[in-house]
Amino acid sequence: MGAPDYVRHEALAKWVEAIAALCKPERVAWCDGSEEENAEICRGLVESGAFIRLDPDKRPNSFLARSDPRDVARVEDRTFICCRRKVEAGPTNNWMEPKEMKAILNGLFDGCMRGRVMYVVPFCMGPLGSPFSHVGIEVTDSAYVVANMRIMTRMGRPVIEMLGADGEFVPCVHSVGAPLAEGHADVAWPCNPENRYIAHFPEERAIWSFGSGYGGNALLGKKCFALRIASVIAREQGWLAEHMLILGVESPEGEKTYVAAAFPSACGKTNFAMLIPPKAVEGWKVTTVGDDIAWIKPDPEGQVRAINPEAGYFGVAPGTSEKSNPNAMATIGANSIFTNVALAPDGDVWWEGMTDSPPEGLIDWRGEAWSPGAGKTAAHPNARFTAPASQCPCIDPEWQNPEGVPIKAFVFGGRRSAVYPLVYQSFNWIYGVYLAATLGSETTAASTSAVGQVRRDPFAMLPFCGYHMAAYFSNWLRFGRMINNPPRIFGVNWFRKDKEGKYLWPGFGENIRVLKWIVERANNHAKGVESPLGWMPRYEDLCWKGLEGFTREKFGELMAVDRDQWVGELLAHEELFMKLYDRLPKELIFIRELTLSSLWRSPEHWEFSRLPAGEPDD
Ligand code: TSX
Ligand code: MN
Repeated sequence: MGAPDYVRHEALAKWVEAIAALCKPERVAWCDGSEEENAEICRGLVESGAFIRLDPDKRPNSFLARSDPRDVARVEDRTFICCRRKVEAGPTNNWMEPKEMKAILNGLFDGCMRGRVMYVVPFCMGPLGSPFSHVGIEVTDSAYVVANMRIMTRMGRPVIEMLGADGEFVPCVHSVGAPLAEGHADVAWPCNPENRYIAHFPEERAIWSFGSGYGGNALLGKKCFALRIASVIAREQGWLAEHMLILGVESPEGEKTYVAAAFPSACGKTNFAMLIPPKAVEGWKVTTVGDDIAWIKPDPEGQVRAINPEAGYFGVAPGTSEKSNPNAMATIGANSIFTNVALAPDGDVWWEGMTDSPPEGLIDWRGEAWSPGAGKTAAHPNARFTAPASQCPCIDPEWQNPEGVPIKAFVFGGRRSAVYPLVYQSFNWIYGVYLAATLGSETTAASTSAVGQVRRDPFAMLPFCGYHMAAYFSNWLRFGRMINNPPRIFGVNWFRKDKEGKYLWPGFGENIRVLKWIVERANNHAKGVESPLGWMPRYEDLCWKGLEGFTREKFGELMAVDRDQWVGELLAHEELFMKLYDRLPKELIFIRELTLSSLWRSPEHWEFSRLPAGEPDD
């Protein structure tokens, strides 16, 4: 039952013993992260029916898992921030008093691992030995979690060795909440939908998760640690833990510029992180540092640097295709886990949007025979792949640099069919914080509420901030005062529609044209004109090579800033500000006022797209 001899950390060994005493598993297994151990874990999962091995030629060393249909997504209404004072969690988080939550959890976890193995999963968020990195130890009774954590984090014995005798770690306790009674067979996806708690204790830096095996609820290094707990640590220590992708843009001259970008869900974040520019935009290249999370700190010179704390991608499968994201398709070619996708008769996977038409004879995500007329999707809309980042063809050479990469621009984008232009640059840091704080996105068919409603998602962090959202805005404002040459801040919108309801902008690889302007602006080499929202490119400031059919008039429509629409938009921002009023930094109220007064300037001053080429700008 004892810890392996390479564990020199007494407090860790004691903590694991205490958790085992509470959960009462059949045995305890410390994970070393080795190839052999992983093979054993996967073999066991296949044997129990939790994994289906995919065709070894088509999808080597890859598996399909089908979840319980009641356990397919993060459970926001069961996610709690447990700090002593409710006001610290803020109005956008569920809160429970820590002692009260612990009493509930102690009851639930008592004997919850009976008949199961309790795995001890040491993991490092960030490269081993990086000054950015933080260690967690996840105790779990799910072998599926172990297999996923091995892909998503640096996992195993090297983490324990790095901890030494007294290294710091965040204790993470996870159970599917389904003990096995003596002599009873297991199910393929054990879970406990009636009793789910995703509980965070930011003051003592601990995470307890009960009742769900789904990624976002169970892979505790990701949303729970790298965002909710890390955002609290970051605020204390003066850095940022963000829901951001990081990409590198290389110019034809070989100049490399790193950009971090935040998008709410269903905006194609992973596609953007792995963008392939069209051939016509010669010499421009995009590389990927991360697709979901960024930890961001100033270096001693005040230059902002960032790491991706993860080692893999846990991406939404539906919509991912050779057309939308060839790099992601290559990344998931082997050594991957697929959850809730459809199974093809050839032993490969399929999901909606992967190909134009589905192969015949699919088994859907519930394990039932499926045909196109069935009136339901073959893959669950939130079906996922788990794949090693190292397999991404466009992975950035610096992606594991322990010092991080220098960030020159922040990009914030939502799905907005109207109001917001394709791209604009904030006048300064505070305007940028305003644009990010008021970020909103329209709901899609994948969401549970009415389609097309604007949902506010400040910094795309609403479900992931471990403390008061308005205090988080203040942390951003303070960060801006700590740094030299602050990264420039941009808003983008790939989703504006014309009067017929058609997308105005082709998106995908063509977004390089926007990204090119962004990095040129960030490096002080591109032109722009002033609008009420910030600096904007004129038609002639973007590269149109290979997209000559995109007219000046259409660009005008795509970039239009309509006063009446913006007055409505600013009122909606005010609604968010009212909700956060008790901690809202006054700067944001002033920026709203300034934007309003700018909108009332005579329009000919900002209907920039009508300006002839070569007009003086900034
Ligand atoms: O990921 C997307 N991006 C970013 C890519 C780098 N998507 C998919 C979003 C769903 C998750 C987009 N969808 C993008 C985009 O830029 N733009 C659109 C809207 C759009 C959809 C289809 C077409 C054009 C725009 N055109 C045709 O289908 C031919
Ligand atoms: Mn995410």
